[in-house]
Amino acid sequence: MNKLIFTFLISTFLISVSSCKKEEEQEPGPCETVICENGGMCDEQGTCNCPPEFEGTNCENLAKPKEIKINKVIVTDFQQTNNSAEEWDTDSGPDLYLVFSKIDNTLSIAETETLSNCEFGNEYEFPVEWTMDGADPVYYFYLLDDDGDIQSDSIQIIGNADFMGELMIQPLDFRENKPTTIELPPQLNYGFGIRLEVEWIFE
Ligand SMILES: [Ca+2]
Ligand SMILES: [Ca+2]
Repeated sequence: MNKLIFTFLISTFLISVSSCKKEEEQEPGPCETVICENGGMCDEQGTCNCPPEFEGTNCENLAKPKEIKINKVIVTDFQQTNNSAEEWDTDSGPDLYLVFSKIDNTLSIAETETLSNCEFGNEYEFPVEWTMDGADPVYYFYLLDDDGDIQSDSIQIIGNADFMGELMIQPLDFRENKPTTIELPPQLNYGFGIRLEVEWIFE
């Protein structure tokens, strides 16, 4: 009888020792060794949930925006004459409008209203509702002088308009700082400059 009790006590002791030992060896929490960068939060699976602007295992990479909305384009600079040193219009300033395009000038995706008889040296504002898709690497802007039905001056490239230059933008170049104003100076000798007012949309 005593032997039985003794065995019982011993095994109880061993069980409690082994369960105590088990407690000490318990795995650390799933987030103990996980570092989420850039404001990411570790969840109970040990996975980083990243803010929409970041991606990657530890939120270490910049994410592509869903889209970049352009609300306004300001023409900050344009050429006074064409490459042959001729005025855009013979008797008045150029009648400016912008074309916004995803690929080369074969596809126009949007254009602005025309501002008549613009003066060299001034800035001109065009309110727009244009969107650049975060998945598309390149967009183009073209500046034109609307000649209506008049086809007497300069080179006619798009309809009845003088082609005043082009600008390219790679929107993802700006994704680190996500500026709400993007300045694009003239990229060619024969070109124009613009300032964009934009919104970055991530979700
Ligand atoms: Ca003209
Ligand atoms: Ca004019």
